[in-house]
Amino acid sequence: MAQRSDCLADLCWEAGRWGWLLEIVDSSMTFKSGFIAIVGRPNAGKSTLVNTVVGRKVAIISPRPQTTRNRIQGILNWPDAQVVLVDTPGIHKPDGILSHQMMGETEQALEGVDIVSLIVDATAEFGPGDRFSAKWLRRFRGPVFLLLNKVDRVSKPALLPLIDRWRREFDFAEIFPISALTGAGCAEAVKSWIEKLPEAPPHFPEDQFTDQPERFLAAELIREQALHATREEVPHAIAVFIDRFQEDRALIGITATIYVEREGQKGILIGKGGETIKKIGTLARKEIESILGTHVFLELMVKVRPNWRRNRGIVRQLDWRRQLEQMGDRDEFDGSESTVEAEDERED
Ligand SMILES: Nc1nc2c(ncn2[C@@H]2O[C@H](COP(=O)(O)OP(=O)(O)OP(=O)(O)O)[C@@H](O)[C@H]2O)c(=O)[nH]1
Ligand SMILES: [Mg+2]
Repeated sequence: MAQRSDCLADLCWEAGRWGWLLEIVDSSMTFKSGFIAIVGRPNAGKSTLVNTVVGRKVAIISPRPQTTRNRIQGILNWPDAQVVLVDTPGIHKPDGILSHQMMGETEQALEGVDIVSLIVDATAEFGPGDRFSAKWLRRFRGPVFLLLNKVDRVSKPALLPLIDRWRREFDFAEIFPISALTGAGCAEAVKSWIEKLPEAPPHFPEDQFTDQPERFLAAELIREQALHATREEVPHAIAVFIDRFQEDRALIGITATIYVEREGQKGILIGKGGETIKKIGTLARKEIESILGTHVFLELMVKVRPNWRRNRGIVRQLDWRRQLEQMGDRDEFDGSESTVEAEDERED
């Protein structure tokens, strides 16, 4: 997706929010570009880091684990470098169709990248999941960075034993304490990435900040608001599909369906007198408008698809690359049939 010149994020950029990079990139060097996979346990702060470094919202964030379900690229464009960050679903032991697909996405993210960065939550004790991550990382042959995240909530002395613990587990090329939330330490990590990237021309046009098409970013932004509005098992049961995404000169018309697995979950999403779904719609519309820099007319529906997470056909549809392939020659979905309904006929 290319940036729109009048969006809010541009104003932040121009205001020098990311001015720190100016100081760290040596203007005499030749152009460098490459891919950095951001991997780590669920909830470690991968998506937050990608958004902070790119300086725009590319990936959705929530306090609940397993928010990210697909690989998403966020692109940092700089006069002498282009850094492509690959956000991934959290590293976990898969136990179902959806979680297998998510781990598959994370595994694919290691293919063809120049550097892998493992981001860990420094407020959490080192545990079996971390040992699993370290072992899992050994499949990657290039440099691996360790980013100890959330240091805004950890005292410096507490970091040293954690660094030692990780060093015993894996031979990291570099280690940085960072706060993806505040940006602390991120400049140093970015500088070190750029130093290790190959000299190469940019992989994307310089006005592009993500590989994710607008319609799928919109679906994610709707899901983010639905996650924020619900608790316990409901967030995990939510999937959002765009039925219609119609661009006019001054307006984008979007019709989307939020799928859940049970009638009770549908009731929670709709809320008393439709209050909750109305709030989700308003907040998502405002967010999409600010990111895409255009007015949006958003229409939401909520439908029940019992146990969709165990339905291979529907789970596959969560992969926006696959959806794009299936759109094939059609310029636009016509909106008469949702992607989920279409794929359901091919259910395994
Ligand atoms: N205090 C603090 N919180 C953070 C930091 N980075 C991320 N968080 C919070 O951690 C939670 C998870 O962040 P995400 O960026 O969604 O984590 P993730 O690793 O992408 O999670 P999954 O997509 O579920 O694997 C959110 O509530 C963030 O606000 C940080 O540096 N400091
Ligand atoms: Mg994430």
